Amino acid sequence: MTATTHYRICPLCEACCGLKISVQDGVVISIRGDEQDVLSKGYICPKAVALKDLHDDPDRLRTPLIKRDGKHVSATWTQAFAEIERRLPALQAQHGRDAVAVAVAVGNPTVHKYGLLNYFPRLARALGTRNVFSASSLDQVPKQLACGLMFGHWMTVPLPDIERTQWLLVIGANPLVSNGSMWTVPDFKGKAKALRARGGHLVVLDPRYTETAAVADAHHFIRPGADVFLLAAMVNTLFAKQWVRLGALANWVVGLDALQQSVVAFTPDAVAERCGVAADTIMQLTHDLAHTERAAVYARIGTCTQTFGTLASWLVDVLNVLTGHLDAPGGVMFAKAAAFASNTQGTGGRGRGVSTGRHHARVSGAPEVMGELPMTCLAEEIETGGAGQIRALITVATNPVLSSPNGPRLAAALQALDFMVSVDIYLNETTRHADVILPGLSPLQDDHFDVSFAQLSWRNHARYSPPVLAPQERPTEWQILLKLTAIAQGLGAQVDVDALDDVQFAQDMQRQFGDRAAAVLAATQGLHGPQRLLDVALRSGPYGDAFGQQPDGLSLAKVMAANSSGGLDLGELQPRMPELLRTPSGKIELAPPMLLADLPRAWADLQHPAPELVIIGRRDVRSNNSWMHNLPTLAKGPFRCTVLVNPVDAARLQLQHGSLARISRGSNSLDDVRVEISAAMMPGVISLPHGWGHDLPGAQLSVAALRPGNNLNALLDDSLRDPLSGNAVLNGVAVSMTALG
Ligand SMILES: Nc1nc2c(c(=O)[nH]1)N[C@H]1C(S)=C(S)[C@@H](COP(=O)(O)OP(=O)(O)OC[C@H]3O[C@@H](n4cnc5c(=O)[nH]c(N)nc54)[C@H](O)[C@@H]3O)O[C@H]1N2
Ligand SMILES: Nc1nc2c(c(=O)[nH]1)N[C@H]1C(S)=C(S)[C@@H](COP(=O)(O)OP(=O)(O)OC[C@H]3O[C@@H](n4cnc5c(=O)[nH]c(N)nc54)[C@H](O)[C@@H]3O)O[C@H]1N2
Ligand code: SF4
Ligand SMILES: [Mo]
Repeated sequence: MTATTHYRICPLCEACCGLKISVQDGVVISIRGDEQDVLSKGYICPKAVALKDLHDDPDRLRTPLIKRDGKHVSATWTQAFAEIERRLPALQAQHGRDAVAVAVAVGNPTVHKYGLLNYFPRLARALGTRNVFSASSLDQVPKQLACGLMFGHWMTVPLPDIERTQWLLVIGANPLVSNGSMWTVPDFKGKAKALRARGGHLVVLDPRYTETAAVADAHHFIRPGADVFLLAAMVNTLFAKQWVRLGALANWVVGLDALQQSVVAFTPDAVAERCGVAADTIMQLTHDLAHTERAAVYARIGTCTQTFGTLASWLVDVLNVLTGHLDAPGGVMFAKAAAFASNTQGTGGRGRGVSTGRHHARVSGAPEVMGELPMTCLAEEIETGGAGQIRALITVATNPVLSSPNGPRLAAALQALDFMVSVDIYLNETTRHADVILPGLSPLQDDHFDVSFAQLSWRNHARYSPPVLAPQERPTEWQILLKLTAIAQGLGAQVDVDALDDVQFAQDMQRQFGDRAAAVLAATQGLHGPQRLLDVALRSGPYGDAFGQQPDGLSLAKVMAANSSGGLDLGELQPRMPELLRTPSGKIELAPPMLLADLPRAWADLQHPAPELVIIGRRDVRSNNSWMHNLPTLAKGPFRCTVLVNPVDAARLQLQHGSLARISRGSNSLDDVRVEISAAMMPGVISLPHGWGHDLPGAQLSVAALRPGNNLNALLDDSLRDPLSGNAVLNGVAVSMTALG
């Protein structure tokens, strides 16, 4: 048979690159970048090619597994759902209507799968549980909380206008390797090169001289966790030097005076030593930001996964606002997504804003944020007896035993559960604890639309991918979640999920469209599942055809038709003030009380010296969090789970390049960590990647197990959080290190 060409968005990271995939006789023969793709223009990274390995991986689960006498055995779908029906409702009944006894935890791949993203909330609602945990609290909640408080919605996140900016400051992010986060920006390297070629400047602040720093005009080390001090000093400097220039935003901000007061003490001189950044450098950075016509500040994981994550994230966008760069071409701007974006719905210019703490974690008292509790609370909520104890857990695409601090404690807690179900494609460090594992399809057998990343993209677009390979005769992930929902609702495992979906869809449309619901149902006939939700979202979205009222507008059919021609380009980012705002004041809130109230904690912390040695993470282009180490194309090559140590620290600690060391924190320690001496590290800072440690019994990851590496999160502390967002502290944690043998 001749080869066929298929166009598919890569689901592996936030860059969402367009792929061109050749298939012959049902076998993938090549995966390349799609030059026509309106967003990524042909760019890809090595992980995309590994989609073939993922599809072919013999360890990837194709049938459900049920644990019998401590061992996982293959089961049919009927057996798997029957087992769940036998055990889950009984637990719900035993522990009362409150149903907190059943918790759900959801991980990173969910955000790349619109079936999971659209149907997971139904499951959580059906369970009625407040115990919802996700990888967001190991990641970006601080940024979402800061943006929510300032602009009124969790997904209203400013994005550098990379093609028009002349000066970009990148703090605690390494887009050259990560390919961008909370900023969908494929080929950052090419865009950075173009920025410099037109005379612009790229500046990086990072405790490591990163791959991104290597393509920048300037790099400054900064002590981990000290970003809040440096950013506050930059804000202070803008006021002190009278460099504040609101530009077009002048009528759309509130809280300027309170903001100015709040940072008075944070002068460059007061913070320089603790940041490891000279006061002159802080002044110069502030000057350049304020005096460059088109300039932007962008910060990510390094500034989020620390105890002052929300404050740091807030101050980043305060800087963008005060220098007139927010919502301005060449500064930071906002996407306008074609579907599912809350900041395109309702009446523009005013809203309810965001709030936190509607309920609290039972043991630690940590507040709910975005309806979730911190992942770092999960173990103690399982371990601690009494009313409200978690007895059962459903995980969806998450591997917290490796990805969340104090993984070994969590593993022990999972083992003690009465019942655990995992919707996951591997038997890995986390799912080995599950009583039932339900595997979804390979990404190549599933269709795709980016719900979240279109809201975070450097350019507006609408792209949809049909399945590349014929789906198998087994449930898709949205059907799996809907079946679990039905079981949780007491409808039984026999329920026809497609019929249930029709009923729920009709109810949703009635709520959303009232009188017009019947017309919407008629217009979407023949569609079902997430596809049908997507059609509604596109047609009722800001570019939509309004079900025929705007004949030139978008529908799923139109977006589908553009699949083989690179998708639909919806143009460069446009100013959106004030229509975008959803704050109660209808303004940009520069001084949210919750944030001002947290600044004294930062000031108090500034009075303490930095620890002698701290650890940070690191990402590698051939790795993706914890779950792609089993793919041969990515696993080959040099061993990547090494600890980077500055030569000065290595000499002091008597560490040799290539030798083994122990890294300790309290009673936790990692043994036999391979040392790599590197001048790229700031003195006093070591770096070890996360997501490794594939030597745990009961997992089925034959390639990963050959070079398991060490689990950074076995060292980290699950009691360390940003108190506002509940985000875990994953960087800048104090450790000690000794040479072994
Ligand atoms: N120390 C430290 N820890 C970190 C970080 C750090 O920088 N340092 N980073 C954090 C960040 S940013 C994140 S997002 C989290 C990620 O944390 P998690 O989301 O918990 O972890 P992942 O490693 O992404 O694991 C993904 C899981 O989904 C499964 N999976 C993969 N594809 C699919 C699919 O298509 N369907 C289903 N159902 N399952 C699938 C995999 O088998 C795996 O079990 O890790 C965090 N942990
Ligand atoms: N290849 C690859 N790509 C990925 C992933 C992956 O695992 N591998 N994971 C994906 C996920 S889930 C996410 S969330 C994104 C993350 O995307 P990025 O935010 O770009 O993530 P990192 O590469 O971890 O970059 C964080 C940087 O912060 C620095 N840093 C650490 N602590 C501090 C600090 O206290 N202050 C400052 N200023 N810097 C600090 C680190 O040295 C590092 O260079 O990447 C995504 N893309
Ligand atoms: S950068 Fe991300 S989206 Fe693009 S090909 Fe690589 S893994 Fe896929
Ligand atoms: Mo992440």
